[in-house]
Amino acid sequence: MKKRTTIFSTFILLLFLGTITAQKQKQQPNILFVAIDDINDWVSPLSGNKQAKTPNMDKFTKKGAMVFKNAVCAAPICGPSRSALLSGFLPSTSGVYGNAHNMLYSDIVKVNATLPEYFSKNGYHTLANGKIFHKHGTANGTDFGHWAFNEFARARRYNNDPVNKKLYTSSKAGIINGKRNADFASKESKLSWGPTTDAFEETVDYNVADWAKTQLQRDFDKPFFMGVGFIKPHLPWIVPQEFFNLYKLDEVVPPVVNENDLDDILTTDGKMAYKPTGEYKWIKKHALEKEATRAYLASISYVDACLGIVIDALEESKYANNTIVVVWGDHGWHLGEKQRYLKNTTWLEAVKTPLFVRIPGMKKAVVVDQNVSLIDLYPTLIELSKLPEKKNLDGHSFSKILENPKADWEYPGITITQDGTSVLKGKWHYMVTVNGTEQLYNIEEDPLEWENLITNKKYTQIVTNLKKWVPLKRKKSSKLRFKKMKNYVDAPADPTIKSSRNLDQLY
Ligand SMILES: [Ca+2]
Ligand SMILES: [Ca+2]
Repeated sequence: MKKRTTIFSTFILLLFLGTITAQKQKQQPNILFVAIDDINDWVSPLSGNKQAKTPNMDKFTKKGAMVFKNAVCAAPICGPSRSALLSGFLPSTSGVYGNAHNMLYSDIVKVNATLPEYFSKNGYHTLANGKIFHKHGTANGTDFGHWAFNEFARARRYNNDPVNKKLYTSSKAGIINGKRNADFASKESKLSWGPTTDAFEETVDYNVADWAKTQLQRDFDKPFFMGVGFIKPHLPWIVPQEFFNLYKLDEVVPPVVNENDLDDILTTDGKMAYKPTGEYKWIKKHALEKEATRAYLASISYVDACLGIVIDALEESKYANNTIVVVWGDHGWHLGEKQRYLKNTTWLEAVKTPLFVRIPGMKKAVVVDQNVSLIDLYPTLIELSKLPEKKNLDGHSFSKILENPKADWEYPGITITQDGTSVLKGKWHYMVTVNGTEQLYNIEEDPLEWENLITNKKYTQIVTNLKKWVPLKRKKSSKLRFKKMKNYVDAPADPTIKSSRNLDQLY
């Protein structure tokens, strides 16, 4: 009798535990995690450029999302930005400062679960397509970050357009309107753009979006974490003609450039710390400011159309009301400001990045000022999904801001480059390089950051306070380059292979 009672009790207990697990899963939201490559604030919810046409971002945010207008990236270039967000560790902690640094070789990343792995480890089904992690060459093939997901798919690149095929096989190729430009090929510039003859449906990001649409029609027996990684508006700015047609070339207004802007940014021995770049000089020489601006705007409208496919698919799916949506750009971009194009600077153009978060139940666009960082996404998403807290992360959960847009937020947005740090806090933007070149801007009064206030004694205390946030120690990156780690084996050549990291052994 006693034995029967025990068996019965055990049965009831298991039934009870099963119900709890099922209920927990039911309450746990799905995560739709959308990455956009090299997009600055030229999107309508952020009004960084009034010309930008991003109707899908507009529609998405207006239907319900928090718009972080002062969000920053942890690093202003693809690999380090994504490595920081996905590992939860700033470059100064992991040593990942450049695109050549693979975080898999970082001591701290070796023993800690990345964001998707943490979800996988804690009961989620994780899947992704496109660029979520930065890709790296390894001794065993390309590391796409596929090891971090339960399922990983990779959309095809352009395959019909001979111009694009050629372009992709030559780095630094210069193509304008599909034709090679003689000046362009002279290593003066990394920029290239033009319409593709591929149909929209044949382009990579469309295929990534279409994959997501298909996945959102599936059944999942666990909550899901779905990564959708778009590669535009990353160079080359080659998108279908219809997106160029959205902008009339003669009406396009390029950003205002102050030709004396760099004069007041001096090294500790009084020399000019920065000079106009080759890209800037090349664009100026050929008067291509409008062309470049239009091509970047066209690429943004293209990626916005791809995003629209994913959001529409979500809203038509059974996951519409139990999915958290995060749309993030990995860092910003210069289009002439500070006499340069490209990224990887500590000025606002590069450190600020779009970040929109929708929590089920949100009904309108709420614009917030707090300086959250992409590094904060890991702890935030864990908290929102009721996963166990992970105590050693560099970021801070901003879930309280999602509940109350006016919530206090004591942290600045910190962005770290190979040779410097940017600290953005409210109206103040402080920057310092490892060699001691400093800048301070009041971005409320001077949003273009033209007047460097660093030598003005009036702001000494402000600088002292901001300086406290600059990491004192910077982890060295010497062992993170692939060339020095030829025998390290952790990235199989077959991208369909499942995780090669043992989740049970990762914190
Ligand atoms: Ca990028
Ligand atoms: Ca200046």
